[in-house]
Amino acid sequence: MKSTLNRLQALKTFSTAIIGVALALPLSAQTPAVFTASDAARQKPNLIIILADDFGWGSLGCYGAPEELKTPHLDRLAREGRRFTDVYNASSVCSPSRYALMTGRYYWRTERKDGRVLGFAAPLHIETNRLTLASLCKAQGYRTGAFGKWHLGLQAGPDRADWNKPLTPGPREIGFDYFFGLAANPWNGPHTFIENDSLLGRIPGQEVTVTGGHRPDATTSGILKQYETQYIMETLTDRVTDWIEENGSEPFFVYYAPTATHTPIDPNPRFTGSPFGKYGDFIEELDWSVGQILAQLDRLKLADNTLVIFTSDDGAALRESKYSIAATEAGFALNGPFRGGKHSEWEGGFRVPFLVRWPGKVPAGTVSDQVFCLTDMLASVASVLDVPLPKGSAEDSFDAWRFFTEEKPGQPLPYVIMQAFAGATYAIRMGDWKLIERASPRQNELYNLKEDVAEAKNVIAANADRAAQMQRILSEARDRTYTRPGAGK
Ligand SMILES: [Ca+2]
Repeated sequence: MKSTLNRLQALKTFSTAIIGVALALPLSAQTPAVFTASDAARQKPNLIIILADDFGWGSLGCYGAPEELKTPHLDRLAREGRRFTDVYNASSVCSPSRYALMTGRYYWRTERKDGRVLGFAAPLHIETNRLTLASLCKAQGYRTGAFGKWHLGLQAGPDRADWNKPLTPGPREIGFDYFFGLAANPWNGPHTFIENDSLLGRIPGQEVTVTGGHRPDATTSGILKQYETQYIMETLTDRVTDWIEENGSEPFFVYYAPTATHTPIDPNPRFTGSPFGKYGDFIEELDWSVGQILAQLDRLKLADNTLVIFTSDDGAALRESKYSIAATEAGFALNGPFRGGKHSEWEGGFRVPFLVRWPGKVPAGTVSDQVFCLTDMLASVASVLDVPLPKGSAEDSFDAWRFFTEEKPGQPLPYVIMQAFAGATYAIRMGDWKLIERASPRQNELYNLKEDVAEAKNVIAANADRAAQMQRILSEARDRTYTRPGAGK
């Protein structure tokens, strides 16, 4: 009863529009942890989140990719777990969606209102006293490791990173015990791996300087040897599987952010011959990498007590490389039936594959169309671990954990808010409906995604009241400092 009262009190502080949405649901649906979270907490499941890069909703077999594309390990996750069809990122580009996943807070609540990615040498964008997925797990006694593309900034601002100094604060200051990966994208530089706060392979006494930043011909001086991009995925995979072996006797959290399938589309030469060219080869390498992790869990007999999530930070970049263009022209719809891709305000930008496996807890071989956002992972993991979220944290994170385990679809979450890179355009999804906010309300667009997944027919004229309500909820969420009930300080 006490928690119900607290919940009501929290709801009362909400705006009338949001109360309208919340109270439209039975109060029981507003109470977290329908699943007996304390049982799970006693078990302390290991947690692995694999966040692929620019990997589209339609780019794996279990989401309808052409059968000539081989993704057996990802398909295995779907077969042994639950496949979600309506999961979103808070952004259609890298840094903002990664920020939202890690902190449970929308990126546009930070000083970055423009929806753009961070520069590769940007300072750490997450405050070191902010609750993150990593610090939440670490506080529960977990070993925590981050691998792969970081792209959330390194060192303290306001200047650009100085690669000659320790890269701190960084992942280890926001809750990770260990980091092995890249500052941002492979072409960005520095063109060597970072382990914890250090660049690998420095030449003693020489300055480290990155020249060229974002170009394929960018270089880094002061290191013994630049990494070869075609071996990055293999190196990262080895590090993840080794770390699991070294740390698997304790509860652990792995955040693995593969560089596939972001540009450069440069698969290991062992992966060749896909009818969809190098793009298909790169997907098959990503699938292999996931398979290596699953095999390691099997070998160490950890699979039954490990919650594995596979998803992506945004949709495929359809026009960014000749390889994605060639794959598309060969009849492979990288983002499935959806309009647009990375950067855009369309479903192809925001909507991503999402697979979850936890044997015995998540019903195997099931599909769910519950709508939620990667922003919701922090509250959902807190629910699994039975940890209350403090005020002033996880400001936009709703507990979606029940969606992983429910036998029949229960009450939905109220909404998902998204912001596109292009023009910092906002969108909101509620139920079957999606409103895209334009510069003038008269130009807003409304789509019924159940009837029109391709967002081809703007039906705002016939649904003006619904659109106005959604606009009001979006505006109020933006004006507040949080949307999670109880998150206010
Ligand atoms: Ca991305």
